[in-house]
Amino acid sequence: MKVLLISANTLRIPYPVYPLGLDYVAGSLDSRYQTKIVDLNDFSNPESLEAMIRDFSPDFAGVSIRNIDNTDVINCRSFLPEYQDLVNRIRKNSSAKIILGGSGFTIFPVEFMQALDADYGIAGEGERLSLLLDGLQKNTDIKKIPGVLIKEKTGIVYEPWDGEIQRSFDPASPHTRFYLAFGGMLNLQTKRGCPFHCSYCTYPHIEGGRMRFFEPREIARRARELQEAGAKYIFITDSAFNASYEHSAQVAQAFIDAQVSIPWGGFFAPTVPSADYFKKMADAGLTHVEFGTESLSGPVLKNLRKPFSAADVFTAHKKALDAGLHIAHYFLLGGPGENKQTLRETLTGIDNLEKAVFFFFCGVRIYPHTALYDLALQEGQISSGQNLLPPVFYRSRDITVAEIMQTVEGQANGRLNWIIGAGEAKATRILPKLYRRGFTGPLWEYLIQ
Ligand code: B12
Ligand code: SF4
Repeated sequence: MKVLLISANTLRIPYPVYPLGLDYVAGSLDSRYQTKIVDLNDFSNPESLEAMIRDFSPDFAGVSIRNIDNTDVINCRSFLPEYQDLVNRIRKNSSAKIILGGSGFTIFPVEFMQALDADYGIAGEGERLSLLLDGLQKNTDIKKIPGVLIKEKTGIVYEPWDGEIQRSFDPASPHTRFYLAFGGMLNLQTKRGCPFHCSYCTYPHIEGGRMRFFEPREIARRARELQEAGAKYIFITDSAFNASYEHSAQVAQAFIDAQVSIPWGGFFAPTVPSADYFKKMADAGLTHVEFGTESLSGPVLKNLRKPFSAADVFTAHKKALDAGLHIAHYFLLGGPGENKQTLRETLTGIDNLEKAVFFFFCGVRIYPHTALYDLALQEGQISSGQNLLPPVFYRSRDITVAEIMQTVEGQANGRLNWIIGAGEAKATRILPKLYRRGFTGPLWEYLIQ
């Protein structure tokens, strides 16, 4: 049986992202399957992609759907037409059954199944592909496998995967070479799941709300493997790396023991760490901290159900700064309770966050399976069963997205470290040039004045 796994993500903003999920999906398939991972970033034209599909002649084509759109409220770009084009090309050049999966797919499985007319889908962790393929071969009832979708099925059971998790990484594959040449960033996961319940966030739904930890020494061995393959930077893809201070500290220690020497970064919650936490992280090679801060207004943080206060943000920031780390804060403006006063509080509070980059997302997207979805439904902003694949943003009663944008732009006053929206224009202009000149990593620290 031949299984072709395709990463359909060609977005290069802020930079191209190594398709880590497919390494895990491939790792779940045993030697009965001839598995090949390909990445659309690697194909310069559709003809070469079609030729590859014909040559490989897969029985199954797994398509990884990561991004739904660019999540930019102003210049929103849906990727659905590109996914439809890919599925058409697979159908035209093979008789493969098409199986969808990925984080974007997991948010809207039924909508994607219908829009792409796929044969099967797996919502949630793709390790279940082995069960699906087995079931199809043995003709057992695949509908009973949690997360599995078939054309006619609309009810899905979401259940975290408790079986074996194995990454299959090939340092010599064309797509690994592509990422090494374009910024040198590869990625790594240290656990799955986020225990927090932020009201708008999809992550606990995608990965589950219970943290499942990988063994620190095994993670460090992987990090070394990426380093030896030529990676110049590692992004830790965990929803929030410090959601467990204990485990993240063990990972850092394992990096030191394994002599991982390349820099790394990841997402952190700005909760209050122990006195020397960031110092220990820095000793282990952490260079970039991306804080999911969202607001500096008490009432808004409470409505967003963030697990920290504005005071905690300032403390966490100071500790990361004292450890010599590069810091970015993400802000999500326009959620429940946002008004002129709360916005002002956030924007003036930023003046107390020294030497950092600020990414502003104006407008909070409503995703299913979140508390914000329930609130929007209750407030009549959406209707039950409404298709939210075309993005719908929460509307605060007291301030519009246009007013928010205008106020943020006014306060930014042209400062380079205030990035509004997905930062598409700036990143498209600057990053490819820097990568060609040999710069590596996320590079946002160059915006700090
Ligand atoms: C880390 C991360 C980033 C990092 C990535 C850094 C790096 N070098 O890796 C950064 C900060 C750069 C980033 C940027 C963006 N991100 Co992001 N990111 C994530 C995050 C937290 C983890 C992704 C990840 O790697 N997970 C680990 C891997 C192992 O999991 P996985 O890929 O999901 O794969 C598993 C399953 O999905 C499944 N699977 C995957 N493929 C397939 C295929 C088949 C056939 C099957 C059966 C199963 C399957 O099996 C895998 C193993 O279990 C997710 C949220 C989340 N918790 O999932 C958002 C997420 C993927 N990002 C998202 C978005 C929107 C973006 C941006 C567009 C934001 C922006 N406007 O800038 C950009 C796009 C970047 C790009 N070029 O594509 C969205 C995508 C969905 C959507 N709403 O469109 C997510 C889901 C968050 C959200 N808002 O809901 N991101
Ligand atoms: S926003 Fe961050 S901390 Fe909150 S639930 Fe999502 S991943 Fe977890």
